[in-house]
Amino acid sequence: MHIADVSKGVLGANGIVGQSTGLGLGAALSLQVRGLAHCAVAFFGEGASSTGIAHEAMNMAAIWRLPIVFFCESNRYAELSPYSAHVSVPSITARAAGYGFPGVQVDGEDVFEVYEAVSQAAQRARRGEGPTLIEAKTSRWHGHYEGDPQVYKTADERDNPSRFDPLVRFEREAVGIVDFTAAELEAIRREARARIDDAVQWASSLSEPAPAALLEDVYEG
Ligand SMILES: Cc1ncc(C[n+]2csc(CCOP(=O)(O)OP(=O)(O)O)c2C)c(N)n1
Ligand SMILES: [Mg+2]
Repeated sequence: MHIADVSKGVLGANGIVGQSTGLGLGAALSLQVRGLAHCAVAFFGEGASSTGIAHEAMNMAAIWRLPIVFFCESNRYAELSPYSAHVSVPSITARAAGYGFPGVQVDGEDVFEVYEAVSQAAQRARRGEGPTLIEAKTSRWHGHYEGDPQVYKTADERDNPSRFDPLVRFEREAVGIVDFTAAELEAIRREARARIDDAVQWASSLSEPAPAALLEDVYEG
């Protein structure tokens, strides 16, 4: 869950809901100060979108026209609470107007729609025109924790999670655009599985950090 690879520009996920907006803001400010025409993307949930830091980050990004895309994975639930219990507007995108930048809602399970919206937002950011908020409507496959009985979901949502699988949908739609043979599709699947297996094997082969490393990178004021 908490993956990071700074060499690829992935600054890391963390367990503090909403913090990605502040980290993304800092990354975007760094890009602007260094004069780099890149853009930062902060991923967060619709629950996180109501935290104080998300509002502060969006406001500051707007004032400084920072190159950042606020990407909200709006998956209907935050912990065990449905969207309507914790968000006051039908769409998170409405909030962007309060900061004076565009808010775009997309079907988060449609790869093409997401790609198009993020491309537009990234180009806008790189042109120095400031942030965009994207709300990708999607669904949450799993419970909040292992063993969560998910009684707060509809039976359909709970029992058929893969009905909402964007990869399955992408494959179906891509086959209509590019003339893949069954063998080519199977080769792509095999390659993907092999890369995942290699990554798991590599991670499993690493040794546990030494107890002395416990305080490494811990900031003491
Ligand atoms: C600051 C903070 N408050 C509360 C929590 C406990 N918590 C963990 S996940 C979560 C809900 C997050 O919901 P959402 O942003 O919609 O993300 P999702 O889990 O749906 O991807 C909460 C409240 C936390 N980790 N950090
Ligand atoms: Mg959520």
